[in-house]
Amino acid sequence: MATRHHHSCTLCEATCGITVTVEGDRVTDIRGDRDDPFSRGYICPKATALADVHHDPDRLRTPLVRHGDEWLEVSWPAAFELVAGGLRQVRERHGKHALAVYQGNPTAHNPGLILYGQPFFRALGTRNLFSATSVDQLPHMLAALQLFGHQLLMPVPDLDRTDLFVCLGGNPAVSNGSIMTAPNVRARLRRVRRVVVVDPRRTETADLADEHLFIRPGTDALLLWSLVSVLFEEHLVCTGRLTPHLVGVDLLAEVARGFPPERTAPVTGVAAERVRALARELAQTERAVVYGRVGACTQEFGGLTAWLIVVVNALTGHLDEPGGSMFTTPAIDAVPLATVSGNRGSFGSYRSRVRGLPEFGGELPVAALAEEIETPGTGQIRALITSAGNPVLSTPNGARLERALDGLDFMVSIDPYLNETTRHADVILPPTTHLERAHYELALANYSVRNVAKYTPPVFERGPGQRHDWEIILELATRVLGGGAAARLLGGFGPEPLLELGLRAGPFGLRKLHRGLSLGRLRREPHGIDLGPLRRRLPGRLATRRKKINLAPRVYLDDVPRLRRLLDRPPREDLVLIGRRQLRGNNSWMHNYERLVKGRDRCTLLVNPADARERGLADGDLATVSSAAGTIEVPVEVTDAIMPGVVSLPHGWGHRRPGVLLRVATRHAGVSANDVTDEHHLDALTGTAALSGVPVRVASR
Ligand SMILES: Nc1nc2c(c(=O)[nH]1)N[C@H]1C(S)=C(S)[C@@H](COP(=O)(O)OP(=O)(O)OC[C@H]3O[C@@H](n4cnc5c(=O)[nH]c(N)nc54)[C@H](O)[C@@H]3O)O[C@H]1N2
Ligand SMILES: Nc1nc2c(c(=O)[nH]1)N[C@H]1C(S)=C(S)[C@@H](COP(=O)(O)OP(=O)(O)OC[C@H]3O[C@@H](n4cnc5c(=O)[nH]c(N)nc54)[C@H](O)[C@@H]3O)O[C@H]1N2
Ligand code: SF4
Ligand SMILES: [Mo]
Repeated sequence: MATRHHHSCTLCEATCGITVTVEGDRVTDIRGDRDDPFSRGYICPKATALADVHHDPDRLRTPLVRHGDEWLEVSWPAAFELVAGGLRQVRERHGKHALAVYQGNPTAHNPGLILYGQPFFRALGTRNLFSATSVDQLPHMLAALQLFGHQLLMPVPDLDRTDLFVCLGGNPAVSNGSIMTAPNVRARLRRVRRVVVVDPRRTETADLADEHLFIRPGTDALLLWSLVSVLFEEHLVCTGRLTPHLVGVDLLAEVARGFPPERTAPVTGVAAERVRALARELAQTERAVVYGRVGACTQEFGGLTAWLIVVVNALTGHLDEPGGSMFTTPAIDAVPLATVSGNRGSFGSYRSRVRGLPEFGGELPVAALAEEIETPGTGQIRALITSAGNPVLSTPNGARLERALDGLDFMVSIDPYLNETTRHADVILPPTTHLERAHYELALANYSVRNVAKYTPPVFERGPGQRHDWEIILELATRVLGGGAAARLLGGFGPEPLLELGLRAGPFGLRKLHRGLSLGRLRREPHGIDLGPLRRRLPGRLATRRKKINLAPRVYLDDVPRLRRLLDRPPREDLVLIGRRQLRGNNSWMHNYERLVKGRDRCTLLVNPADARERGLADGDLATVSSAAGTIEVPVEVTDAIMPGVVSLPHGWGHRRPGVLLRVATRHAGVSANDVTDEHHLDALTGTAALSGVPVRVASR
């Protein structure tokens, strides 16, 4: 007999509602939940692959322990014993900083990992915490900390009510939106009166847009300064309601004078007249917003770029205004919860041992991970925990990291796959996956274009031989920190009681509002609840002293001279590499499902026709791509959708490594872009990897 279950797709940030049909122990159908008030039946091709994740014969269901080149299945108690012993031994011999942790992207989609993993890893007391943040949104978080006083206070575009959406370094038509939770973002974008995309590639989003401007990678901060300079020069600055709360506006005016559009255009490639027109348009459109995402962050000036995006929104009167850049009102509000647990955010409170890269939010930039493992001395990393991450494919110079991993004394991976990273572990602890656990959108509801709340129970109850991520963490904490400490830190009852507390303490928890939002209420409304459009939240939501926003913090002003030098940098002879995401993929880990990888090879290098001609390359040819970090070979796709001087390669491929158990993915292996990205190519301010704008040489093979 078939049963139907309402759930959420937890693969990307869009959080689409799904309806899953199950017969016996098989998923027979997954479709969009038309009664989900937020996603209204929309799904992308990845949602149906949740069935493949669930049934994948390659997915691990029992802990694995390495014996030389062999893997043995062992019981959970035996695996835990080994892991606790391995971690404790390294800590006793070499001190707490000898333990390192890398947390990957699926953490954000997994309430159990957020609520249990974060506190446990922090309680280990090591400085060597790493995560995907430093190859992703770190610059946005730093801007939130500097300007609004809390690293989680990132504003989101009020997409459904804006009339002008300027998109810098994001491709929501494919990524389905990021730090902008918006199911069916394509339909939402189509309803916006005017969309302008600024991107070195004419992307799928650009195809939906009214205007596309090519920009040289890594030069967005120059463009943004020029917008600011025009705003001041033409007296277009209008800070509106927030004026009494803003500090530093005069300083901005002064610095901006050094960046008129005529001066930056030759470097950015965006014509001065277009910049002037865009500044006027932003100032004169009542509901407008500038939005930036990964391409704006993971580049040489990511820190300045993320800051200046907020500055432009503030100076044009679009911060905290409908249709502009707004703050959410999430049912479980992460901001006070993180503040209570002492995690408002921090920057530069210590530095990495080898290269002196700055700490952010209690973590170090992952670009430093390999050298911290390889370099002897006090504080050298000897043991590593990876949790929901695949840094060998997702961090710069993954090939070097891969070699470094073999030098560890001990490594454990909490991951459902034996993949490019986990194959280096001594023990792999496989958690349940997406359909086997309950879900509440703890992280991403904080960045949603409407306020929504939804709780879904698991589609499948986990088997007796399986463990949820949070159960794995709880057991590790008990064995490594001791039972008392683990119980105080984590409690032993799983995410639900914590969700209930969060809902009750949250802005809708009071009985008079939405009849008192509780877990019980959410259980009775399995499609989710709409809590309305974004509302003005400032100054109340500010976590800064005296509720002021300093628009010109010193950390950023001190980085401006570095940007100024970019104006005089001689033009490169090399090409520069940027990345791209693909609809039927999810970073490194969804290439093992036939329905997502079938068809032509997608791991190709996009080359502009002029650059191809110069190098004697034709469509379909194999090219070598070399950088300071390494060399790869990849088929070429010649297209004028990429600007001259730039080439594009998707990341997350490169599965043909010995010993991985990904039978489908290894047949569609591709190459890893991060075998040529460079761990020394960074945003010097924040330590965020500059995965975009990497100088490369491309030649016909
Ligand atoms: N060149 C280049 N590199 C990039 C990027 C780029 O644009 N270009 N983008 C960067 C960005 S934005 C990100 S976020 C990172 C992502 O980097 P990572 O987070 O390191 O990589 P993912 O590919 O997301 O790997 C997810 C891992 O988690 C496992 N997993 C999946 N679900 C679960 C779960 O529920 N529990 C547990 N325990 N494990 C699970 C998968 O098997 C996989 O091993 O990559 C970054 N790297
Ligand atoms: N289908 C799919 N969806 C995903 C993911 C996935 O792997 N697949 N990953 C998820 C994750 S972890 C994240 S973080 C989000 C990311 O979400 P997005 O940021 O929307 O995704 P990207 O496609 O990486 O978009 C980055 C864009 O920046 C451009 N770019 C590169 N360098 C520069 C530059 O210097 N300046 C400017 N202006 N543009 C530049 C690139 O050409 C690209 O179009 O997507 C999420 N959603
Ligand atoms: S856009 Fe696709 S992958 Fe993202 S939540 Fe929706 S269905 Fe899942
Ligand atoms: Mo990401």
